[in-house]
Amino acid sequence: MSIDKSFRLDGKTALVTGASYGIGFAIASAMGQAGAKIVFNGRRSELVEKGVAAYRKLGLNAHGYVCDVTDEDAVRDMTARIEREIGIIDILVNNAGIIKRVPMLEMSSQDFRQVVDIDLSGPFIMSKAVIPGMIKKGGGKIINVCSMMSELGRDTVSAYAAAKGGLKMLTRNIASEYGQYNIQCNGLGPGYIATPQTVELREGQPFEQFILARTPAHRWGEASDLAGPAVFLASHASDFVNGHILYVDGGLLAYIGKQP
Ligand code: NAP
Ligand code: GCO
Repeated sequence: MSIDKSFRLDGKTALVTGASYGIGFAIASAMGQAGAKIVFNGRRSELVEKGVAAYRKLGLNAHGYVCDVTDEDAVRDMTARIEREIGIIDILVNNAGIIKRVPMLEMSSQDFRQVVDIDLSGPFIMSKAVIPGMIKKGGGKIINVCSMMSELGRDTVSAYAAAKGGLKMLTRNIASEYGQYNIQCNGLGPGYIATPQTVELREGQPFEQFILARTPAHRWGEASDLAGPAVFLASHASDFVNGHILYVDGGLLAYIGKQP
């Protein structure tokens, strides 16, 4: 296969969870531009509809579904509907996620459970629904959107770090258990990216400068920075990459920080 063709996704169906906007939208758009049929979901129908229109503005005919990734019956029904209406899912991107920034001692166990449910149980539920079709089809790609918090902790993000640390190990376990079926499962670990999820950390906040100082690239990432790495992990170019977390962080994890 030519090197150019190995990065193409023509003939593939890609499902990106939580892709009405943000990182998921950027990943799904890139996969669409690489030739994949785009399918995505979200919890809010008005945002899913807005997402479909936004993809169309990019010349992409994306299929949007309203589905909460923590609702196992809804996920099963959505997966069956996609397989009937569009085809077997070749690429699954577990992108949907939330964060709650609360000091651990002040965090309710309900809030803790909600973050872990969406950020960790969601990818488990989605992968369980999609893998049987991938096995039937002879292989597939699963990409779990991890985080700096898959490796690092910081104040107020205990639930999120626990979930994203768990997602790193779920990634490695899916790779271990289903690699024999030509399924590659890898993680994508974005650094600090300018999306709605981080808006309260930016816009003149001291944290914005803190991250700039901690990042060798000396900038916040853009959702578009995830596009190329995601297409790589979804393509034949990464067929022998399995159980790997690809960090896209401008060098943050490699850097101890400048001596004051
Ligand atoms: P975002 O702007 O808040 O978008 C999150 C997306 O997930 C939205 O489309 C949201 O749609 C969807 N979602 C949330 N809960 C859902 C559920 N239960 N079922 C289905 N969809 C759900 O966040 P983002 O910055 O794009 O982040 C996307 C992913 O990257 C997340 O997993 C996040 O943890 C991770 N990440 C972000 C950064 C960053 O700096 N931004 C860095 C590393 C990793 P609805 O609310 O409409 O359902
Ligand atoms: C935070 C941020 C981070 C980023 C991302 C970093 O509060 O520290 O939200 O968690 O979202 O996960 O990779």
